[in-house]
Amino acid sequence: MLVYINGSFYEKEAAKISVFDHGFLYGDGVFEGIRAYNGKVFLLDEHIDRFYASSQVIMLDLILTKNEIKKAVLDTLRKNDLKEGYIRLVASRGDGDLGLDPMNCKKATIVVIVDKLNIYPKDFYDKGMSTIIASTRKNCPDSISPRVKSLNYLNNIFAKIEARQSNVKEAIMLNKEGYVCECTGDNIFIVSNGIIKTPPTYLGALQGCTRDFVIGLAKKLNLEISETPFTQYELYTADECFLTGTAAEIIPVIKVDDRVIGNGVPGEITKKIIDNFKNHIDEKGTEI
Ligand code: PXG
Repeated sequence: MLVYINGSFYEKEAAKISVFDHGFLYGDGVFEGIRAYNGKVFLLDEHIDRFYASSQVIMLDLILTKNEIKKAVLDTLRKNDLKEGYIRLVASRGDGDLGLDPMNCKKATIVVIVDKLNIYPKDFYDKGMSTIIASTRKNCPDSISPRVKSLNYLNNIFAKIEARQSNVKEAIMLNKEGYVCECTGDNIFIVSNGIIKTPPTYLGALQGCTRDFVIGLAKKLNLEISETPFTQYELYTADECFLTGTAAEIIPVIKVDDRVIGNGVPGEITKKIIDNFKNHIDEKGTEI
């Protein structure tokens, strides 16, 4: 496996960055998780746009243009002869001294790793999965906005630990005011009285590429969908619930905190979206 670091390729064992990199010292950096299907990278422009937006917010100069980053991603897939899989694009502040000041870091470190995908068990897709609401709340958007896909994932990692402690794979997170935001690595949707709802990103959720794709897909299918705040109560009493993410795609949720959602099986609208998702992936693919 070859890893891209700042324009060169290294074998996995030799792919190393400095301990003085502020990505390591402070979690100072941003990343993207992207996916390739059947020789095409899904939603590549959308991921690169978000990568740039995250960098803009943390004032990280990526040095490379969007097209150059795109080429780095595609070149890494080509070098590894991969037609399917997961792509991790990372930019950190780069080497500096032990102080916090990012201005002492001369140049960003850009890394592209490609690998096989780590997905949920197939049973979850067929029968639905159980989740919990974590007690860890989302970061406050006016400190670090959860819209920034930063290398600081401790907030989500705490919630992931809670999920593991409850023997489930994913946890739902609320913001400080108690509104449902998203999960540790997936966005959330509910269906109530035939209307699909997902939280607006300003509440404290990543603007997921899969989320936006699903919103577009629902509109194409003439389903009613809106970005609307909702609470734990509306989640517990929803008719259907599903999660979206690059790795997960679309996964039905049938239980939250031991409350059965709807009929306890993947809902009709959820199934309609899942059935149509695969058919539309190819339209948003960039040839490797
Ligand atoms: N919310 C958060 C907090 C995420 O990290 C998503 C939603 C879904 O967004 P996309 O663009 O993928 O539809 C993510 C992204 C993992 C893993 O190993 C998952 C993500 C990121 C990093 C690791 O499960 N999901």
